[in-house]
Amino acid sequence: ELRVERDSDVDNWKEVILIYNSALKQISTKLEILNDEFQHVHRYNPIEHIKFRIKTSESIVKKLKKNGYESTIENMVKYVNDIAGIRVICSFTSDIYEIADMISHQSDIKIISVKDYITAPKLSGYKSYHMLVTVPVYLSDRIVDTKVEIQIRTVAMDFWASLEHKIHYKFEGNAPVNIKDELIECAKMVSELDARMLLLNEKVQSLSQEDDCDER
Ligand code: 0O2
Repeated sequence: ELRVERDSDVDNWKEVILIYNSALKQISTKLEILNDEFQHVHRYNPIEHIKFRIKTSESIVKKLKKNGYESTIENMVKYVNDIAGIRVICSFTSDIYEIADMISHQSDIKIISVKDYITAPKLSGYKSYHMLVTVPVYLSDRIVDTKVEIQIRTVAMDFWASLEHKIHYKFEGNAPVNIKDELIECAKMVSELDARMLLLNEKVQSLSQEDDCDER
């Protein structure tokens, strides 16, 4: 359990969670605005949907233990980067970079690190684009730069990651080799599907542009 013993610790914990929740709200509003603007300019939505969550105290404690830290509120704020997590699901791989670019151009957001598991997938076959950012949360008496982990991926990558996550937990990380191999095979199919859908969409876009020109 997280060390929340005194009344002041409970207050502290509640305030920390309130801040992370506010950071999530800020980032999701920013993403909604970008999506609306994109729809207005390009007549197309790059974002399919957004999911967000605050990490459970059990998972926070597990992560701190794994990295050899005591389970205190200070350590969790300092060392657990994905307490506030937001997942942006889009249709095409090109959307991922477009969204990442739009986020990085927001002057109040600071990019702490980027992990591009699309260009360099994990050994498991996992593909996704991760950004660790901070966003300022304005409280009555101070501004708190708060960490949010943003994961951006396609619908197909998300489908794969959800099943892999379930399998990973079911076998506590030690899934039989044939299942792991099958997952790697599926990950290749996901990449192929994403590439083909992107090409298909580009073809359709260029055809409809030609139609627009013909009509004029
Ligand atoms: P959960 O249950 O999703 O919260 P760090 O977070 O920096 O301590 P790491 O491994 O350097 O650890 O971070 P990384 O690689 O950016 O991955 C963090 C998150 O990415 C994970 O969070 C998962 O959500 C996702 N992820 C990474 N690798 C895989 C994978 O192989 N399969 C799936 N399905 N998801 C993955 P958590 O905390 O591990 O889990």
